[in-house]
Amino acid sequence: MRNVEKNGNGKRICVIGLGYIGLPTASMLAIQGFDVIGVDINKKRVEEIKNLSFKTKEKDLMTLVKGAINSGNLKVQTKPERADVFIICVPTPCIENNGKKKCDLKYLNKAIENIKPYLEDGNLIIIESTIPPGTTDEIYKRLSKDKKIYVAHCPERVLPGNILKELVENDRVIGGVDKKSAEMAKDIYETFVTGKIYLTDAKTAEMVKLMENTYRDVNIALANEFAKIAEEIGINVWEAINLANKHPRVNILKPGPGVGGHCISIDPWFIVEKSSNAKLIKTARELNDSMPLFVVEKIKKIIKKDNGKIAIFGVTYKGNVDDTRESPAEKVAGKLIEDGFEVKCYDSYAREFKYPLSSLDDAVDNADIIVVLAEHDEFKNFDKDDIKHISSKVRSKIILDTKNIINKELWKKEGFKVYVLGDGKNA
Ligand code: SAJ
Repeated sequence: MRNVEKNGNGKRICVIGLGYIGLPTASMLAIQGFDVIGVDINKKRVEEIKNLSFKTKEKDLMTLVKGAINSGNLKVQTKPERADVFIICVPTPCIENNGKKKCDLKYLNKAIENIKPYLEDGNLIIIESTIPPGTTDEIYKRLSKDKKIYVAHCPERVLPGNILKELVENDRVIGGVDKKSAEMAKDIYETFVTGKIYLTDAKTAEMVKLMENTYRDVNIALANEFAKIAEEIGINVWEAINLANKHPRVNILKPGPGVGGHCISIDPWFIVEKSSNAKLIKTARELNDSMPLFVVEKIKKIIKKDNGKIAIFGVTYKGNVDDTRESPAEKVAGKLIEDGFEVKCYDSYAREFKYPLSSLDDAVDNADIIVVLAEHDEFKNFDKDDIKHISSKVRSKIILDTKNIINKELWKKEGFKVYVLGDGKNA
C-alpha cells in the first residue's frame, strides 16, 4: 500500500533518468508523498538503487533514497508508466561535428519517444536537462500535434558535492511554453523547494541556465589567463587575486589545471552553437581547455627533463567528488604519457578513470615530481608523518600544487621544493 501524503495529492510523477539529478529529485518527490516512478534504461543502475548498493560520495543521498524506497512511494524500473507529470533528467552531452561542438539531444529524444505511448491529455512534461535555447518549444510542437499537453523547462542548478542542500534551498527558474505549463510545474517544485521560484518563458529559462555556467567559465578563464601572465612576468597570481578581491566589486575565481565536469566545460558550447556573437564565450572555453597543457609545460620546466616518473594526486574533475568526467587530469596524464613519461595516478575518491589508479605508495615510489590536480581534503590534511612517509619514497622532493591547497610549510619542512600553478617561479 503506497503512502500518499498531503503534498502528493495522489499525483503520479514519472522521473526519467536516475543520475545525479534524477535520483535525488525522484526521492525528494516521493518523500513529499507523490507516487513516483523512477525510470532508468540502465538495468544495473536500477538494481543498484533498488538494493541501495549504488556508490555515492554525495552527503546524505543514500539516506534520502532509502527513506523514499521505504516510504513505498518510490518505485524504480526500466520502463515508464502512465503518470500525471513526466520529469526528464537525462544527460545532454556535447558532440563534435565537422569541427563544431554542439549539444547531443539523442538521450532527450529517446526519453521523449519512450514516454510518448503513455502520454495523455492534460499531462505535464518538465525538462530538467540542460538544452540549447529553443529546444523546449520544439519538443512541445512535436508532441502537441496529437495531445493537449503542457511543457516546461526547469533547469537543475545543484552543485555536485552539495546536491541535497541546494536541491531544496536554491531558487529555481521555470520556463513554460505557456503560462499554465509554468504554473503547473511550480506547483510540483514548491512542495520541496524553500528558495524562490521564478516563472518565465521556456527559451529564457534555457538561456538563463547556460548563462549561469558560462558566467563561471568565463570568470575561471580570466583567473587562468592571469595565472599564465603571472608565470610570464614573475608574480604570484594567488596573492594578486587575493588582493584584487579585497575590492568590494571584484570577485575573481581560482585558476587551476582546467575546467572539468559535465556542466561548466560543456554548456557554454550550447550558446556558441546558436549564436555567432558568442566570441568571448568561445575564447574563454578554449583558454580553459588549454590549461592541462600549460600544466604539462610547467612540470617540464620544473623537473628540467623530458622523461622520468610523475605522481598525480587527484584525478576527479574537482575536489571531494568521485566523478572524473571531462577531468583536466585525464588530459594532463594523457599528454605526459604521450611525451614518454611514466605516470602513476593516486585518487581514493575516484570511482573510475581512463588510466589505472595506483596506491599512494606505488604512485610516489621513485617519483621525480608530485602534481596535485584536485583539491581533495585528503591532500589538504596530509600531516607531518604522511609527508615524511611520502618523502622517504620519492626520487626528487618536488611538488607542484595546481590548486594551491597543500600545507606548504609542512612539505617544505620535509625538504620539498614547493611550486604552485601561477607562482611566477619559472618566469
Ligand atoms: N573551477 C576552477 N576554479 C574555480 C571554480 C571551479 O578551476 O574557481 C573548476 C573546478 O575545479 C571544476 C570546474 O571548474 O573542474 C567546475 O566546477 P564547479 O564547482 O564550478 O561547478 P560544477 O560543474 O560542479 O557545477 C556547476 C554549478 N554551476 C554554477 O555554479 C554556476 C552548479 O550549480 C550547476 O548545477 C552545475 O554546474 C550543472 O549541473 O550545470
